[in-house]
Amino acid sequence: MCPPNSDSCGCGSARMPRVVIAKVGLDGHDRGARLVANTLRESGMAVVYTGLRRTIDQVVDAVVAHRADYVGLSLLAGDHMVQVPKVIAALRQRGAARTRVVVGGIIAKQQVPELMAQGVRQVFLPGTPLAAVQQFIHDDFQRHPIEESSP
Ligand code: B12
Repeated sequence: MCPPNSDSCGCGSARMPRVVIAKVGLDGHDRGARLVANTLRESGMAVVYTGLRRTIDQVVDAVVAHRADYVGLSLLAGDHMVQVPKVIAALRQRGAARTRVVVGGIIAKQQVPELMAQGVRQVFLPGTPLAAVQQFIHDDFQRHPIEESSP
């Protein structure tokens, strides 16, 4: 586990991941997104939270501006099978395919394989301990680092 506020935690990663946590569409549930954002920030990651009701373009703008390694989508309105592929396509279109997509919220277990097949790195269902989210991103970034020069 990384100590808070370190550029590198000494676990082998060259740097800490940069993360955008985003809410797209009309979904007004923001507790999970805020908790995840705070947890990742407290672990030392550089985290931007977009706020509620963002368009996909606004989310991708934040990803590009922040040079995010991960974008975390919080989806509790039942529109995840529509929004997630649109975000992935928009990232590719804007040259941000390096950014890994993780998703959390009210998602049926049966839909997880389809989301993963579309390119989602991990799906987190309700009840996931916040520490498990932090651990996943930390471990994934350590095992598969993203070079600063990647497109
Ligand atoms: C609190 C709540 C509300 C609050 C929201 C307050 C707020 N500011 O967030 C209020 C009262 C406003 C509300 C309103 C509505 N709600 Co509501 N709400 C809930 C409730 C009870 C809890 C959600 C919550 O906060 N959970 C706590 C957080 C911490 O958990 P979480 O968000 O799931 O996050 C965890 C994981 O999912 C994951 N995660 C989530 N996001 C992310 C993001 C990333 C990047 C990662 C890695 C992980 C991750 O990690 C978190 C930690 O485990 C749920 C029922 C439920 N049991 O989930 C219904 C629920 C989400 N609501 C529902 C509905 C229908 C509504 C309304 C449409 C009701 C209405 N007719 O008005 C409105 C819609 C409002 C809107 N504009 O969107 C439905 C959604 C159904 C669906 N998607 O199919 C639910 C599931 C209730 C139900 N069983 O029907 N709601």
